[in-house]
Amino acid sequence: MDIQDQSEAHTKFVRGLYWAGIPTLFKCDYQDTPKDCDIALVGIPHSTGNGTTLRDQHLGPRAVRDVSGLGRRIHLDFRLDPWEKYKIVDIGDVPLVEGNNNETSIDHITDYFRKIDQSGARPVSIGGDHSITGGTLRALGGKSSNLSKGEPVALLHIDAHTDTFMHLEHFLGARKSAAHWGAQLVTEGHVDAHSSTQIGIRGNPRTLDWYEPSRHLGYELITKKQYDLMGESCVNDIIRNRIGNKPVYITFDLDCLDPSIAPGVANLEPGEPGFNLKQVVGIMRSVRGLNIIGGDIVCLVPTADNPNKITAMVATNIMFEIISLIADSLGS
Ligand SMILES: [Mn+2]
Repeated sequence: MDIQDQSEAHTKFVRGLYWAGIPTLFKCDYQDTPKDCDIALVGIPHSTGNGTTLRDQHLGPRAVRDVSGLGRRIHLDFRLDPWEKYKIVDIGDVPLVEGNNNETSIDHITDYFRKIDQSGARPVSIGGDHSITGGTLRALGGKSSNLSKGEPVALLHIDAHTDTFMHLEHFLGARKSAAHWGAQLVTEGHVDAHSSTQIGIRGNPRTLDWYEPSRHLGYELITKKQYDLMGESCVNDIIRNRIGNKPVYITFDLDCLDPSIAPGVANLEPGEPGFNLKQVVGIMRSVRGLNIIGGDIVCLVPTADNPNKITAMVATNIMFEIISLIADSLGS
């Protein structure tokens, strides 16, 4: 005799509670393949791209699985129920069997995302440190990519940092590191910097030439201070005009947020106010209706979070926004 009540009413009831039932991402069904789904949710439990003391970033996917039942909502502004309208599944975590070897792990992420790319599902992933974006976009953007039809992607990169340290040979031994990916993806042909924008950069730099590699590569770089002066609609026009009709990928580093609303993240920049949620949601909506092929949320450190898991819940809400933007664009 089954002891679990599998009735529709029970399933619906459990899906509305984050602490009950099996904690998949957003209480989606789990399947071990991206086949036959519209949006594939995936965990990337990786932290060796960010060196020593910030290693707990590999715990990010589990923390979001824990609370994201709470985020299984209908998008009010879009009047959209993404869960009803599209097939969205949790396909589990990238198996990182050599997790302590950053370079091999990034290659494993790329291999895994090639399979997602070939399936046609649009991936939204939760990291993991920011080096994971180097892994995903080596598969999703540029030659041989299916979702971007062989084109390099336009990146909407929301972050307190540039991650384009071209002249740094390695970061504590990591070469495809959280500090390098933004440059490597451009020089290797996976990201079109001239269509891309980095936004939210803030804090005192270690050297005065901090912004130069990004600008040399062709990125539009909008600091947090510039955003405050320019305002949302001006900034969003810049982002959208650069993208044109290119495929778009959103990468969201939680450290772009003010540490008071997202304390459990790596590489905190507490010296200058970060974005609030209204501001980042506004920035993300600059790409509404465009061909958004995927996105990621990175740098969650659950062991530094508040006891009420506020950063994991904020990460959940950002992930919901990206899922909804993709679902909304699939229908437009
Ligand atoms: Mn950052």
